[in-house]
Amino acid sequence: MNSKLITPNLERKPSSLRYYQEGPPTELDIDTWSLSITGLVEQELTLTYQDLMELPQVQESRRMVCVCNWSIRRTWQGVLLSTVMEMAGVSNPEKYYVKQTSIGTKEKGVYESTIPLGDALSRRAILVHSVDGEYLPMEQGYPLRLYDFGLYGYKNVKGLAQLEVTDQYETGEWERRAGYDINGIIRPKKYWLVDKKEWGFVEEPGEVTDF
Ligand SMILES: Nc1nc2c(c(=O)[nH]1)N[C@H]1C(S)=C(S)[C@@H](COP(=O)(O)O)O[C@H]1N2
Ligand SMILES: [Mo]
Repeated sequence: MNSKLITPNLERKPSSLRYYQEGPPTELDIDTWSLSITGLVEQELTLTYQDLMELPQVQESRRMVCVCNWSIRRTWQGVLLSTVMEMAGVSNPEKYYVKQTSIGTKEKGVYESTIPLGDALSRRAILVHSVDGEYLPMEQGYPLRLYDFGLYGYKNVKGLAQLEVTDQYETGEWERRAGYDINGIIRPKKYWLVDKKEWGFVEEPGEVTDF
């Protein structure tokens, strides 16, 4: 878990700050940060960083894809979304959505994104706290980021503060501003594979597993 891993050509990945609407939180005390899980659950939860670290952990090599046609495969570590949803108790996840809200900043507010819960669970969405064996850098979402790898980058929220289980499929920041599709499913086409320094043609919608 703590071993350092290497993503080739990481220095060629486009800057995270370019895609960080509200910017990384300016001050963050990890001892007071927590993830709240609210909404249509049997038991609302407030999980501290320590709580999350004590839950069962996963480490998976998966490819993230940006709507701007670049992608990168990295090794992500964290807790499965299913683990915390089971703790909170959600009876029919396929009927619901999960609205993610970032910590945000005073100046620029928060970033929000809503994803279908059942799909996220079936795709093994991860509450990511580390990448390549190190804690997420501030601009990549410290302390936590929810990743459904079947969806474009704009659907995952960095600097996560809240998950709300809801029956409303709400449009988020980029969907309103740029007209991106609310479903955010990765589409079949040609993507630049940063780590491999080559183009790859993706044939099927959803998570990219061929490269
Ligand atoms: N809180 C927050 N999370 C966010 C964003 C944002 O603006 N705010 N941008 C999204 C977009 S559009 C992309 S492409 C990815 C970029 O992730 P990276 O920093 O790992 O490159 O973060 C996503 N998560
Ligand atoms: Mo993006």
